[in-house]
Amino acid sequence: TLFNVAVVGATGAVGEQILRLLEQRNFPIATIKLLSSARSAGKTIEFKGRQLTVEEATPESFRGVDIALFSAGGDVSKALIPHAVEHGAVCIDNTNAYRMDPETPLVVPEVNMDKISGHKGIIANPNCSTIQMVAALKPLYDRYGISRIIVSTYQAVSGAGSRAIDELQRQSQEVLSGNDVKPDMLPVSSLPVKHQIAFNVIPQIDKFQDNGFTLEEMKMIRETQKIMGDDSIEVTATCVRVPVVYGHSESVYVELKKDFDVQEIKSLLSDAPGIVLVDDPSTQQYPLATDAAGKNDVFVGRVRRDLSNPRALNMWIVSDNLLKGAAWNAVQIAEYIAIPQS
Ligand code: 11C
Repeated sequence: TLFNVAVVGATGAVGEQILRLLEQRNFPIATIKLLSSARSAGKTIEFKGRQLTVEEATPESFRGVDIALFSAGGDVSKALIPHAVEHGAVCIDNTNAYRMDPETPLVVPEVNMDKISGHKGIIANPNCSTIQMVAALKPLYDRYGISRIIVSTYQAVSGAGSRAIDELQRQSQEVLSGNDVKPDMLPVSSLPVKHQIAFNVIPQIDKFQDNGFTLEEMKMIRETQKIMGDDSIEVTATCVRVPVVYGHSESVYVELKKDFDVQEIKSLLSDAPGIVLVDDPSTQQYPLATDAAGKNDVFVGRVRRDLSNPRALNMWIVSDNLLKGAAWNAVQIAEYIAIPQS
């Protein structure tokens, strides 16, 4: 069977990767529609050797569409997904709009693929920093149970979109040439105060909530519990932006419910789908954002028993935030819908 596919946000950092993966995976496409805001409509994008024109996304764009992949921001998803569902499209949403909706499955295929079949027209793709963490922790959860997670992230600027990549490059040049740095969009483009990201570290991703955590931190907490299907897992997170272009890194402390052997943990991780263990202190091998960039896998290293709690582990988890953290996870879900037995 071939599918009529729509990609909403086709000109964005994630949309671009979705198109590349659909090409690379030879996704069974009958027709493909590239959609965007009015601002980007009219641009052309090459897909499988053909130049396609990007059209403005409207409620009527979804007539006849079977699978729609959304990554144009939460407001666009909220406005258009109900129409797409009405027209019979299955929507895979990369934004925060429907993630915590009890009717909507929140899916990382390596963790809870079985939830896809229960969808009512929408399947939510989790936040990038959550996806790579739960993918790496799932094999440990299944074998030992998890009581608590403490995570600190080191997140790439591409998580905030292509404008943030430009901002890091521009600011880096400004600093190196001794000019004044004029921060323009980070940490949050819609807030009045901006901070320098070049040669700096910003402990804020997304807006602050009333409890003192940022929205990014709250996403990691809530989404982890929903994806794992276990609200008893205690999670705390500190999310930080670093001057890296592609690839989020995470320092994770995880308390397990049973005694474990570190070698057994390493072999569980090596055998897990989508996980690559890179862990050899004797040769200084550990995951690096620069190595993870452009790859679909989640890389894990620095695996070691905690010294203060023998039932806890420390580890370092790195993945390309635009791929497993967004486009690849969404395309994996789309493949499952297209070829459910896979
Ligand atoms: C970042 N994690 O790195 C964010 C980007 O909810 O899908 C993804 C936001 C989301 O800025």
